[in-house]
Amino acid sequence: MNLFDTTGAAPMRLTVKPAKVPPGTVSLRASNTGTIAHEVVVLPLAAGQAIGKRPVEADNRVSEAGSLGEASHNCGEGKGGGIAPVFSSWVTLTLKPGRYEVVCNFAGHYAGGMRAELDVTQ
Ligand SMILES: [Cu+2]
Repeated sequence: MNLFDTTGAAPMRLTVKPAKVPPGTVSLRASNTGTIAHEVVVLPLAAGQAIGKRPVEADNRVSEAGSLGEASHNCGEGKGGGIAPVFSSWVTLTLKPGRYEVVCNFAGHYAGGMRAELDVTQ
């Protein structure tokens, strides 16, 4: 199980613990310890692709193409409208070995620093 801490305090950040998990069923819990709403989206990372390098689009968000899943349901599982401060969301995914970038994709939050790497490896 992973614990994600997000915070809206400046600078915004997102941490993944543990940052390395075995492949298979992975339950992610995102706890918002910040002061504004956040979300967590799991995106694939191509070989050699560093985190923080996704192009930010006109709406100040990054593409969610290839998303493996999302935890943004306040006090609930899966997709929703965002996690309010103090609350959590969770999602259970089946992840293959590889590198993933876990992001908050609220406008401006990715560019603000809310991204972290999750490695799925034996
Ligand atoms: Cu955020």
